[in-house]
Amino acid sequence: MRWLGRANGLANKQLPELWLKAAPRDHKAEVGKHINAVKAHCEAMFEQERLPIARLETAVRSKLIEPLERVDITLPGVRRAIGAEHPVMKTWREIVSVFQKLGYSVAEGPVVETDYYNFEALNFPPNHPARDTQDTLFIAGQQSKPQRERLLLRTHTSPVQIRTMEKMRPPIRIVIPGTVHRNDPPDASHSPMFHQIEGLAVDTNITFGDLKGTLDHAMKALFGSSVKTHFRPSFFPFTEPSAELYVTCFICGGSGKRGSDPCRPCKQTGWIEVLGCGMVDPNVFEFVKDNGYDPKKVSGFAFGMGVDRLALLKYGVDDIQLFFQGDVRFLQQFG
Ligand code: 2NL
Repeated sequence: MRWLGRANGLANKQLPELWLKAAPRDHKAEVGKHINAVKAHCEAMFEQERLPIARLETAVRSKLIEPLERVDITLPGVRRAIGAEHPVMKTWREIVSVFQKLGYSVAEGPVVETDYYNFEALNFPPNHPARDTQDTLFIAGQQSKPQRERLLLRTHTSPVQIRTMEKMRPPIRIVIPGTVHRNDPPDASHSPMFHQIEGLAVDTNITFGDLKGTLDHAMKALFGSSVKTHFRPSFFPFTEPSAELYVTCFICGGSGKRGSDPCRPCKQTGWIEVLGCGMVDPNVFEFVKDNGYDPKKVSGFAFGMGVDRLALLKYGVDDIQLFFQGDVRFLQQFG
């Protein structure tokens, strides 16, 4: 019987088991008293052979539940820890948002890639020594496949740009944030997993001037309107010409000094390297030519930056490992 059954009845078994056991020690006597009152009430009803369930439930409420539901407003509350956004993710979001405001879309793609998308379509020919600079982590057991199908952990987010060009015809403007991996031993400035944001703009008549104007604007939006930008020739397999972008050091303001000490982040030069960029190499367009990217008709610029490195600079952190150790004493400082 639901209320008075010996084996599993509410008053005889469940109330004592659930409520009495759960009650704090100094309340057990009081809870026990209420349970006995309910039991007595049930038995009285039973003896009168009237079993109006609705009334029994009202009795349980008023004798057992309501007295316990009274809240002691003098007790201290439960403290809930408030989380903080991770500095790398905050930097990620800020960079993406600067480009979204310029009309760029966000694309993401797989971390495990094929040799074709990570290297071949980006103008790293098979067995070319430029591949060695990427310190690639390969997935084991792929030797039986043709080289272009072999799997690896992407070393940059550029494969997503190729994948996007295969799907969307020009004009396009995209940014691609994501995690990338390289076989680098961890130290203060290296981590085998890190984050990159790459950008790509392709249209008819995109020029190096467009690249300079876009990135100069983005750096002012990210580091403050007083920073100046400086482009220095460089090399990447997938861009020609290529450049490194420097901004005036936002630690020392370009002076190279902090008081009488040398400024460490810019090594006293007054300039900090923030990203690599260039005009998309026509050889890259050849791989997606059939989707409207004929290098004779379109041109584009591309750029890539390390999110973690920029977060280190932005927050004056001197060891990238701190970003990935999950020590709350470090992370709390960004709350
Ligand atoms: C760096 C340099 C760069 C790109 C990435 C790119 C992608 C395609 C075509 C052409 Cl599909 N270029 N990406 C271009 C120049 C530089 O990254 O130092 N990143 C941390």
